[in-house]
Amino acid sequence: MKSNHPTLTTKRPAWTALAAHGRKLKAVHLRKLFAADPKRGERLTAEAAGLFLDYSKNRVTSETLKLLVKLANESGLRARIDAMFSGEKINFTENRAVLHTALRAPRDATILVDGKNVVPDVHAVLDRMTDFANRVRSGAWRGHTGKRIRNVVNIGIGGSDLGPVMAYEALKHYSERSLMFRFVSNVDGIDFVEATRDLDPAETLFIVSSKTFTTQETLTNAESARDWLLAGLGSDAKVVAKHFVAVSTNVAKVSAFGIDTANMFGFWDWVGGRYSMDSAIGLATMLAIGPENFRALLDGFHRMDEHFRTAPFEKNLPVLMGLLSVWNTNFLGAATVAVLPYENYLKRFPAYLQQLTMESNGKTTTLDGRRVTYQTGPVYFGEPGTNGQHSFYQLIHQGTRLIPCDFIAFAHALTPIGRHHDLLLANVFAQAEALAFGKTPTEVKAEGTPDWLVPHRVFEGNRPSNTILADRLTPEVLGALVALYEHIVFTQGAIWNVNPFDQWGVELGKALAQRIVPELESPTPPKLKHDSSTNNLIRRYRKLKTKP
Ligand code: G6Q
Repeated sequence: MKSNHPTLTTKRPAWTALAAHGRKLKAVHLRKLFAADPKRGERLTAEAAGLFLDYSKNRVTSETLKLLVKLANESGLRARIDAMFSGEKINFTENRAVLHTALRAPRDATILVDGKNVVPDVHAVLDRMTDFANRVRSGAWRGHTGKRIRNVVNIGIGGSDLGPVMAYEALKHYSERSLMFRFVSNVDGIDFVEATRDLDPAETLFIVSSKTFTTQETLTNAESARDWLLAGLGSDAKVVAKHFVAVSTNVAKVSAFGIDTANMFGFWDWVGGRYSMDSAIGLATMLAIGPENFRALLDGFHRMDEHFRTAPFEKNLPVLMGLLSVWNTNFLGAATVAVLPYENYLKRFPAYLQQLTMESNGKTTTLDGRRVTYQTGPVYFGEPGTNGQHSFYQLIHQGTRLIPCDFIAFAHALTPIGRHHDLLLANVFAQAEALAFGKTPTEVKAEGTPDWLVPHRVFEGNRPSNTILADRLTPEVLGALVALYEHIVFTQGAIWNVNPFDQWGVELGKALAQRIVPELESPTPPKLKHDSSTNNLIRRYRKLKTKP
C-alpha cells in the first residue's frame, strides 16, 4: 500500500496554518486563555466509554482545534480508520492487516481478512481459553503429581510480556489470590531464577507466550523452565503436557519444542505484538481475573473502538489526544509525554505505553518511502503519582523543556482506607493546576519572599496537560484506556504519514547479537571483524569470564 495522500505532510494547508498559528500562540499563557473564557474548563472536555477527558489545560484556542481537525481530514484519517477496521493490509511493509479491533468484536460481527470472517476464530480461541482458565482456577486441571496449580509463570518478552504484566498489576484487585503469578522476560538468567526460586514445580504452570516462537529470550527461558521442571518432577514426557501451555501463531515450532498443540492457544499475524494483550497472549490475565472479567476488559476495548470509529473528530477522545500530541510535538516543540496515573495499580501502565507508543511511531520514513522532515513519536515515560512528584516533577515544573502530561485518576479507590483517596485526588488536581497557572513573581513576593529568592520560587506555568477521570479502575475501564492509547498512536501515525505497525528498527541489534554469541562462546580466540570498540569489549569480556 502506498500513501493515499501523496501531498507532503508539511505542505498540507492545515499544517502550514498551524505552523503560523503556533508561532503566535507560543507567547500566549494559559492564564490568559482561562481568563478570557470562564467556561473553558467545562467546554474543552469530552467523554466516552467511561472516560472523561479534560483537555482545557492545553495551549489551544478554538482556532487551534479547528486547524487540527482540518489537518486530520487533510491527512485522510477517516479513510485510514475505515481501512484498519475493515481489514485492509495497512501494515503494508509486512503485507498484513491490522485487526486488534477484531479481538474484541462481538460474536455476531463480520470482519473479513482475505475473504474469510475472522470473528468466529477469535471467539473459538476465547472459548478454549475460558474452558482452560476455569479448569485451572477450579482445580480440575492438575499437575503431574496430582497437585493443583498454585503458580502461573508467563514466559514472553516485549508484546508477549508487557501487556500481561501491566494487566495483571492493574487488575490485581479482581484476581484470584490463591494463585501466584510471575512473569519472566529477560534473557538475563536472574529473571528466571528469581521468579522460580520459591516455587514447587508440582504446582507450577508455565505459559510460553510467543507469537513467532523463535524469540531468543523466550525460547532460552522456556528451555530453562523445562529443565527446572524435569529436574523437579522427573523426565516423564507427561510432565511437559501438564505443566506447559503455549500461546503462539506458530504450530510447527510449538510442537517442535515438545508442547502438545492441544495445549496451544492461537492468534494471527494480523495481531501486532504490542497490540496483543487482548488476544490469547492475555491467557495469564484471564487466569488471574477469570473469564468474565476478561470479557469485560474486551468490552471496554470495544466501546472505545466504536467511539473511535464513529464519533466526530471534535468529540473523539483518541483523535483529540492524538492531535493535541501532534500540536505539542510539531508546533510547540515538545519531545516527550509524561503519563502519570494517580492509581497505584497502574504502576506498569507507563512501561506498557512506552512500547505501544515508541515502537509504533518511532519512525523516520513516510508511507511513500521518504525521510520525514518533522518530528514523529515523542518519548513516553511516567510513574504513578504521587511518587513522581517527589522525583522528576521538578523538571516538568521549572525545567527548560516543555513536557506535556497525561494525568489519569479515578473517583473511587478500589479498597478505600481513611483519607487516602481524597489526598491522592487533591494532589492530581493540584499538579495540573500548578503546571498550567504557575506562580508569578508578584505572587511570590506577596508571600514575603526576599527579592533574591523570588526568581527561584517563580513557576512560569503554561505547561500543558490532559486529565482523564474515570469512576473506578474496572476491567472495562482498563480496556477503554488501553484502546484509547492504541488509537491515539494510530491518529498520530496518520498525521505523520508513517506506518505504526512494523518495527524494523529492532532487527539490526538482534542480528548482530546472533553474530556475537559464537564469538563469546568459542573455546579458541575468534577472528573479530567488528569496529575497534566492539572488538575490544568482546576480548575483554572473554578474558574476564575465564577468571574465577
Ligand atoms: C511488538 C514487537 C515485539 C514482540 C517481541 C516478542 O510489537 O513485535 O515486542 O512482541 O519481540 O515476540 P514473540 O511474541 O514473537 O516472541
